[in-house]
Amino acid sequence: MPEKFYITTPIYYPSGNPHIGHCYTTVACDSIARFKRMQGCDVMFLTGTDEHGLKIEQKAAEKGVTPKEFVDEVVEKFKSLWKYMNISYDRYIRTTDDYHVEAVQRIFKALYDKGYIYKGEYSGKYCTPCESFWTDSQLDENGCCPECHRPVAFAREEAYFFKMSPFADRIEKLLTETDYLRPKTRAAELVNNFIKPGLEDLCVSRTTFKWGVPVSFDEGHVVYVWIDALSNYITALGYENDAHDDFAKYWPADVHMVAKDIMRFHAIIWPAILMALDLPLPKHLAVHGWITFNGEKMSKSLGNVVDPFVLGERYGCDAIRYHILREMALGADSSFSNEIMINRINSDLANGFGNLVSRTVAMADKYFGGTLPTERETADIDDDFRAVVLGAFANVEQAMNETKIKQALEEIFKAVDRANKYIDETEPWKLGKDETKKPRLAAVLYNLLDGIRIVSALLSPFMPETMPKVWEQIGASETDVEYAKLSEFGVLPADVTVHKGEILFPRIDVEKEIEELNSIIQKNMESAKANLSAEEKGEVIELAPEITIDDFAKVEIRVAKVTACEKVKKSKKLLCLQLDDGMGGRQVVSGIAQYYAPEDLIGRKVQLIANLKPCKLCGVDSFGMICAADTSDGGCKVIFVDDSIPVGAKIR
Ligand code: ME8
Repeated sequence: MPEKFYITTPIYYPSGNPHIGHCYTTVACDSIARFKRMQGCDVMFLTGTDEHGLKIEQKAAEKGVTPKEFVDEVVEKFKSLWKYMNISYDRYIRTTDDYHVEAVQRIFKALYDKGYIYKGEYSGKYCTPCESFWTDSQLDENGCCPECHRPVAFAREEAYFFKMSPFADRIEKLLTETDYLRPKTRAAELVNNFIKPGLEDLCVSRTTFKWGVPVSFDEGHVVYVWIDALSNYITALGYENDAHDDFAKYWPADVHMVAKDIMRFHAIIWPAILMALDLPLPKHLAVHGWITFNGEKMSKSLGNVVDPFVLGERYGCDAIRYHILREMALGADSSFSNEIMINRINSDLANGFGNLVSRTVAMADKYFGGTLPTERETADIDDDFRAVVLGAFANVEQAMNETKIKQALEEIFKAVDRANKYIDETEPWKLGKDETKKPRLAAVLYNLLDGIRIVSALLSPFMPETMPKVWEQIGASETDVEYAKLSEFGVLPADVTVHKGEILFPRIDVEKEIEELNSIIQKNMESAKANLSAEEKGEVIELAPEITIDDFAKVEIRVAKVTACEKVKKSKKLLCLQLDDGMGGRQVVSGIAQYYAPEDLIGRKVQLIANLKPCKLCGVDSFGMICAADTSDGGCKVIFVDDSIPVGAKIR
């Protein structure tokens, strides 16, 4: 029976387009899954999307669609990116899948029946716009909401709680005395910040929004999104449902991989839930840092996204996979920069590995017409070369067992560098000129081809698209690159035939590329910013002083239809509109000429401030004003009125 191996990514929030940050975890897990498959394991690789919660409900409302319609669209973007990046997941879970929803309800009920979940009351300072409770210590320096900085009020809400304290000791031991957390250096921060001060019971239901898994035995409550989300790792295998049947086979997980922002949920809350359910704990939690851009975490709301599709189109998705995996050490952040990426692709892939393959194949072609003769002459230096390649194999295996991907790649490239050095040392171009040295030349080229076989097989989990092309070029069959054959030389047929092929990684013109990429990123950032609300951009909206309803009643806003419109001569900014206002008509001058052509407005219905004192603008009389809103790019948009509302109708 092959050894089983179960690996998971976090399930991502489908609240916006996936970016390079999401790619990192997914590509890292994909590489590990592929490596384990190559080793002969029976692998289950799970990814998916975490689709419930207030934020999704709000985003959908902003777009005027249902939450399900909203997530359906974004989930497709995630799936198409994973396809593009060659992600070989075995299963994709959506938390809106019926089987998951029902299983979460059963899990919640089981925890309730066991007495770990109880009904209580949540009280504290409540921020209505954010729909969040805060403790006094979390409030900002003015005693306001730490997120939106608006005033909070005391409120109570009925809610369910999960008892955390019974598990504190076991969790502390798990973090400090076992190999669960990787890197283990992070255990102290968790223990000191969360366990030592006393694990607080966790509020695990909400009544303030609907878009979640309903608590089956108490209408109006939905399950806290993290209980819903974390459960995915077991429901996807068939725990408490009939949709799948692999729980007994794959659980416990061998590796959950996440970034540091959600380490606490996976290091404390998830083990507590599993302990309460009497289930075995996952073997490892691998925590990586963030991909940052200009020092900030790369995320959609910061507007600093780098589009993986754009990068993949330019350099090929294997180069992108390689770059992000090569830069990030477990536990530490890695800063994304176009310059580092391009230099890395040029040095490691174009000059290092690509050049090794193309030089070797070209020489076999040039000196032997593609097929090596079997007469060989060996030399001591061959042993050293072979020892370095085989040593790399052993080190890669070790690093991958410890989920140290960057280290595994470094080991492989030590072998690539050694191979290039072997070419310099043996000088095959000199051997090729002398007929009597052909047996030596054949030995050198064979060693190189067989070394490339090992190195390329080791690289294949990380760059799955390119390596089969290498095997084609060096004349390796599928069985030649099997894992069991990577710990030995002499596997390629003695009379191997090479096939010259395309350049694997073309060299990139650094300066030209950086200029082009910077301008793409600049545009991405601008458009991402333009699409964010003021709140998402972190802007605080300063309201004008309060007015009473009587003050407001003084403003007469009426629906009017634009019947004619022209530019005001001598002004770049002004348009002169003729309006049917249901009161005999009137003329209004408006500063919107930069944003609208006259024909854009004719026939449209607008909101007219009808009792504004008349004035002259650029010498033209204006009797009122039409309403418009500022846009985030500094422009402005007229607030048009639905055509079914009659001219003259009062707006209140
Ligand atoms: O937290 N650098 O989903 P999420 C590296 N739904 N990794 C990054 C990253 C960056 N800049 N940005 C995102 C959630 N990630 C929850 C998870 S799991 C039961 C529920 C990766 O869409 C990283 O793996 O915010 C991080 O842990 C994950 O995306 C969070 O994705």
